[in-house]
Amino acid sequence: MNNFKDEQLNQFRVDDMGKDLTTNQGLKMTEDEFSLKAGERGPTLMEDFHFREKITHFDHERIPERVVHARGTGAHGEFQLYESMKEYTKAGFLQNPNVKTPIFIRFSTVAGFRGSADTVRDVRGFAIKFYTQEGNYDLVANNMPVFFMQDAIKFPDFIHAVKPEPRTEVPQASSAHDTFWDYIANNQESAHMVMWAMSDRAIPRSYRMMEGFGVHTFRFINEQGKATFVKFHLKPALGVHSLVWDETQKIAGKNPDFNRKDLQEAIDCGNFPEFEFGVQLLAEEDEFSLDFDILDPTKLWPEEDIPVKIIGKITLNKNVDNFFAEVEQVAFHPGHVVPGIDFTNDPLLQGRLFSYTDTQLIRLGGPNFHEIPINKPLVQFHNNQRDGYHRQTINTSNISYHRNSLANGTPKTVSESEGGYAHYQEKVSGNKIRARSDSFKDHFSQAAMFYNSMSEHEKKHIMDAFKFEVGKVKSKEVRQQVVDMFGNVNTDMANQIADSVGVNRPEGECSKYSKVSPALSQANTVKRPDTLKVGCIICEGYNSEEFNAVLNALYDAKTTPEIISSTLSPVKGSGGEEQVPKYTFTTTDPVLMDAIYVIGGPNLDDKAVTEVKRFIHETYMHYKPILVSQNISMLLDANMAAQSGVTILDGNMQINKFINDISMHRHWDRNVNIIATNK
Ligand code: HDE
Repeated sequence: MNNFKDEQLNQFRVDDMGKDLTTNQGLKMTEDEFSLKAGERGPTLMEDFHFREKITHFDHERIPERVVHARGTGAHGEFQLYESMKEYTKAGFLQNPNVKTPIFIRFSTVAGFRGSADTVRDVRGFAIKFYTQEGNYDLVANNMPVFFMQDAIKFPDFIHAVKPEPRTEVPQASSAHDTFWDYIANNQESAHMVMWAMSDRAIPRSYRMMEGFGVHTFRFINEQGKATFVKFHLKPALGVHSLVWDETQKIAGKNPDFNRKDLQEAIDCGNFPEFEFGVQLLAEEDEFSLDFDILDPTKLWPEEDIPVKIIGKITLNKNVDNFFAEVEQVAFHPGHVVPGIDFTNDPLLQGRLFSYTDTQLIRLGGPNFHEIPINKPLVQFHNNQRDGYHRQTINTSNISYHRNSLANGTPKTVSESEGGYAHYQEKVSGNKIRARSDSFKDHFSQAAMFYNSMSEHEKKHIMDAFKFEVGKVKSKEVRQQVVDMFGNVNTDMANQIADSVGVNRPEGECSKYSKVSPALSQANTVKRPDTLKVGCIICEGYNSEEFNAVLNALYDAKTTPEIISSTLSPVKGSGGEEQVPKYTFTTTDPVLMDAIYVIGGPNLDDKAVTEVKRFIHETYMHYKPILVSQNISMLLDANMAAQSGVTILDGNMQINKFINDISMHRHWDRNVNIIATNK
């Protein structure tokens, strides 16, 4: 099936390969290495237009990075609807399951600068542009279902607090500092979101393994004008998986582009990332039926109470051709809607509806950013807006105003039945007032529900994250305020944090909240071995029969085996065939693998033994599966073999076990303390 966006972009793609070098005016040049000088050792001449053009263009190459979500990556794909949503919405792209809608997606971190590391603890942006036949629809989502505040007017304050501190501009891409936690303790509506940010959700293994959430309550409107409240969800086909904290910090140095590369490589290999697209629906008459306000963006709708109806699928199937042209220049906006999708009065959403166009004006340098190829809708646009920086269209009509008779009143507006957008006529009344509704005043019940719903290892990770982050706060007063605040969520958790960060335990017991929502635990999501990276460590003379059996099983299970050895030279097996390593012990690292298989070989020298032990040790400490050949099982530390996810290979049964262990990804019940005691 044609991807119409791809066809449109094709008109703008330029391949310079094999071409003559010209100036921007198309003039072929004889020389591009030496500026025009008065004598071989003389000064450069003003007349050198080629030099001036080249340097001037270079001087102006940078545009401002996004004020938030600066670090990210993107890909093209398509949306496939499973069943018509006609009953709830008239949105064209949600009517016919036979129509595929081209999309562009951008994943991002929030706080870090454009060159910061991928694997930092942070929220991830999950912004999708649907190029529909009714114009662009943007779902500008995150990988967490709630947000830090209830009113957009606080966004600049929050972002100032989380970004590097103004005096020193440190720390980069980290919330582990005084101003962030000072903001949190003084703005307690953030409690629920902070629980998510301290959880494993904030350190995803892959953009392909994250859930996406539209956060706000939106409105679907059907052909009859009936509204239904809706929350948007994306669920990854591979389940939700995270890194462990120690890994994230090491990866930030070993491969700061970890998540970016992961996405690009998966798409290049044809392992197209997939996300199911779901909606939670709530009838308008049930607006007040929940025990929280549906306009409050610090609240989620528990899936056990309002199930997520899966209505379609997103597949990412093409990498960008040019990062700047596509990923940097893409401009999202929650206000890019189509008929059938409307807003609610969520004060966070209302504020966002202003911010996104405003930010593009400075970032992309003027009001014509909708004409940049990646932002251009598939349908033509016609109105009386004119001129401005970088205008591309040549509007030939002499008429650029409404109402007119010279152009028969065109471009003309159309009725709703002809596809015109009409805002939902919600009845609104009230006094003008700067205030927060009483229905927004509960800040802790869902924060507690989130914690209550975690598995034991997830709870431990949350506590460890708090201990790290709050432990980095220099102000003891702020540390105490944070501990007191989170005493409202869970007493045991707050006590442990208090003990670790050297402040008093909070007063009183918090046992008010018992609600649990199992869907919040990523431990309950899909587990599959597909695409997980298995480092296969080989050495000259390895056992070919065993190696081939394991490799075939790994391929059958759709994992991604990657061969590691001392050098990049081909390595010969016992059967005479050769394997060419992809990495050496120094060009990759155990933190970059999801599992390891160590076959070794008879010629494993001392240096290789040291490296293999390092790979085993790190992989073990990060709870990842390990398979070792029987003949080198002595490289395992004592008692390690008895631990979960560790296998010594002496037959096919063990290969199957290893594959299952890879599906589990992490083996949390492993005793990681045994290494320390045995060394
Ligand atoms: Fe954004 N946000 N945001 N945000 N946001 C931006 O727009 C803003 C919020 C989100 O990949 C900016 O083009 C305000 C919630 C994503 O290009 C800016 C508020 C959610 C991205 C902006 C919020 C998001 C942005 C910066 C109210 C999840 C990256 C650059 C508190 C539902 C889009 C840009 C991309 C980007 C403002 C809160 C998601 C400044 C005022 C809630 C995924 O306009």
